[in-house]
Amino acid sequence: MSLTLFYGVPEGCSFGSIVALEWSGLPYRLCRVQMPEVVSGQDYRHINVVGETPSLLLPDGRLISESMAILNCIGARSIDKGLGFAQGTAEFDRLNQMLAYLNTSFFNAFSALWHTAEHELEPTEKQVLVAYGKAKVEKAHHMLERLLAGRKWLLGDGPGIADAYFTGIARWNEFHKAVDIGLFPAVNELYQRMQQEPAVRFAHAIEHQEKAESIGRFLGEIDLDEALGLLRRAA
Ligand SMILES: N[C@@H](CCC(=O)N[C@@H](CS)C(=O)NCC(=O)O)C(=O)O
Repeated sequence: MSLTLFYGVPEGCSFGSIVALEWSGLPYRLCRVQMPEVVSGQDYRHINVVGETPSLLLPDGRLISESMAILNCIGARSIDKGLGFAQGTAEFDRLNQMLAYLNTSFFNAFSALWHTAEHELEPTEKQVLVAYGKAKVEKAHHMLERLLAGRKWLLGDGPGIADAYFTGIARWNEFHKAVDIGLFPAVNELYQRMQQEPAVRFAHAIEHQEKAESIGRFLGEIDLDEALGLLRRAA
């Protein structure tokens, strides 16, 4: 059995995990999970008890959730590709640091803005939350600009797992029109550079259900029923 990634749409943070799988050269399938309907349903609870995407089903039937765990799991299986690193090395520590920053400060900076977009709010309540949310996103961009100082990529000399995860979250700024990314040259250049990556184009095409050309070992999509069947058989 190959790996199966359960990815959330629209605009999910699973995006980086799709890109990482493409780069890994590992055989994998994808299972599309519509948010908020399917992700919060009873069936998907068999995959992810807290009702979130992404989740990764491993060939031995184990399920992993949480982006950091999933990205590190893909990295650990792709050390020969320079995607992951052995624990204890400087590269592993930097990758973990960047993923932790992105998964906490950067990701959470968008929480208030998502709340305003997904809930009916009183005008003053909304105004306060939008102002707070934009300030959080601005601060997170300032921090990232400093973390990127003198670097083209978050880690090393080429695109990697942290850049992939960054790309899936950074696009939320376009949706919320929170900050002018042009004011953060290093962040902006990284974001623009990543758009040229074939694996990033692939992940966009998958999300939008357009013709997607894999540069990796993508084996196709399966639906949730089929994935639950695989899980039962692996048990
Ligand atoms: N800490 C989790 C957060 C996952 C998360 O919040 N996923 C969102 C999509 S980006 C989700 O599934 N939300 C459920 C919903 O929208 O109902 C991770 O890093 O994987």
